[in-house]
Amino acid sequence: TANLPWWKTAVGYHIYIPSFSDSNGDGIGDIPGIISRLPYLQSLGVDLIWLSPFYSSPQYDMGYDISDYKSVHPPYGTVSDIQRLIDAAHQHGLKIIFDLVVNHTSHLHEWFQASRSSKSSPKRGWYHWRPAKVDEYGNRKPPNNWMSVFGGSAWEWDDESEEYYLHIYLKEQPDLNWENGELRKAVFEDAVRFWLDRGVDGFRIDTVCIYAKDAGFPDAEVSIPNSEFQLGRKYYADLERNFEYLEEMRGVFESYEGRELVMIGEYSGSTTPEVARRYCGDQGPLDCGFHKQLLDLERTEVSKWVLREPSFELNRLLGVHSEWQKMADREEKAWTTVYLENHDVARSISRFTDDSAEMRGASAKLLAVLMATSSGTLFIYQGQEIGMTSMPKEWGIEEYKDNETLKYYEAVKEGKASGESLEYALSSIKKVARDHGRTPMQWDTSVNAGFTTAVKSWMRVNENYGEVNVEVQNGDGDSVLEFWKDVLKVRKRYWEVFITGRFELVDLGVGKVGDRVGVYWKCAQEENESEKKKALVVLNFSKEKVVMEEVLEKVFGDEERGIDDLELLVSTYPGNDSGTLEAYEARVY
Ligand code: TEU
Ligand code: CA
Repeated sequence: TANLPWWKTAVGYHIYIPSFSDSNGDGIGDIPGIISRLPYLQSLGVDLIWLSPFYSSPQYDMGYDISDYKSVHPPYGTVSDIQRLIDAAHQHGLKIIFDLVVNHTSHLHEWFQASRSSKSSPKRGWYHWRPAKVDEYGNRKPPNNWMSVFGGSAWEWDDESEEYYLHIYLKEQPDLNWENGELRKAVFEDAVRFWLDRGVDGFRIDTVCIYAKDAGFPDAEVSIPNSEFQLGRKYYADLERNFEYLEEMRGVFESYEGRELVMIGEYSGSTTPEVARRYCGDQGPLDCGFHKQLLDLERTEVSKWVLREPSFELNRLLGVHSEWQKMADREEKAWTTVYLENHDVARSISRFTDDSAEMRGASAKLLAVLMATSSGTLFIYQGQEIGMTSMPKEWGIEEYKDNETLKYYEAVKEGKASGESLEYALSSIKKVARDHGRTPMQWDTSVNAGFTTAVKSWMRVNENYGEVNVEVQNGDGDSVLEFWKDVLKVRKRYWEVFITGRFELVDLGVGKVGDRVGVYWKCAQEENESEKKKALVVLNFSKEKVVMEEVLEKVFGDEERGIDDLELLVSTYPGNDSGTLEAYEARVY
């Protein structure tokens, strides 16, 4: 991996602070808790930590609503705890990046407080303020019909200064006006330099595509029938001006000579691979990004809660995945990330496979193979390495804490959503709520899975922690955890194939095998054709057994090649090289 930048081959690990490790028994994860787990991350084979927001925040959106970039949310720790974490990570040979949330601040940030204080405030222009419109009956109306990501209008009326302000997310998250040069300077100073000066290795950059807005704030075209509010993304995602803002930000990073900092953006739901190439191609302002298209797999245009039928299809998963894998083709001179989970999504085992007690282990390993053999910078989300699942279906709405979920539930109850029944809403919440990815990390078999010594953890611990935990799995050769350790080693050993190789999906057609088995080649992209190494990956996304011959026939056509001609590198059923794929088995040849 000699000539590659460190962040291309790094194994990333995403830590969601409130649910990772609680050191002082208040039921909430914290920074000292993370420091105590660094040896664990090292033993897993992690090289890079992405830390969720730890800044001061009233927590309307779990810290994605920041009231001061230069201080720390007290339950998590202090600035000196963060400094200790940076230094300890480095001592363990780990890089660490923070979450940069600068599309919006909290409504309690002093910038917004000043901005809202009066129309003539020097900081008025730091946010987006617009006068009200008036409807045909003389009633006050928002400046346009844009819908907030979390439902309802994207505008909130401010009684005191008598104008509306824009909030693409919650009303407690007003959008910053990036067109204002003073604001940009303040962001770079407080949110970026303050932490780069303390040694952080870069940032995961939140909602990086939506800083620039069409200042005309035109109404969005109607795409959701019978809805007062519409998707305005066309007017605020991936605008030309956004690339210019990011160039300026890149300049700030580049002023830190010799540091090899990384900028990993979070794309918007509408960012296509084509647009992503502009962000992270060799001329682009970012190094790579997280696309959202696998997170959005179940949803329809109407909303994240109105789901497709069926909600999961293997062909769509692999279709989307292979399209983004092309970003790593050498001629693209671009790059991507590989991930299936984060704090905004339900657990992948529960979404794509079978999370029952008998199948979840095999399922977790299958998905580990998909990730470990895919090109790009890989990110494991905490708990994924032990096969954590979504919340049990029996749990009621009182176990859900995310404001996005609760706002939706309330809206349906009040008949304000897009016509779903409360029953439908609940079933949808049980599938796709962000809460599923936020239950506490399962460390051992003690009360609350060793996450906290408090009687009450801030979120309820999943009941399967007796088996799904780090302590029980550590050292057990059959466990999901040990499998991850092994498969990450394989990934690094054959990095030209798995980390930077070309991804070639094999079309198995629709029908019995094609609907439940995924097959692809990974090919090294050496200059010299004859040196090319390649691997064949076979994934059984079903409980049914699969006859390998049927699969290989489709892969090789008339070439009459069988498993005897292939060399087994990995199987999720140790050593299985038989003619039959077991339930949820994955193999790499
Ligand atoms: O997410 C951006 C975003 O638009 C979505 O991920 C959205 O929150 C999700 O699809 C709704 O289900 C980032 C953060 O990852 C997320 O946690 C924050 O809520 C959001 O920005 C606002 O800062
Ligand atoms: Ca704590």
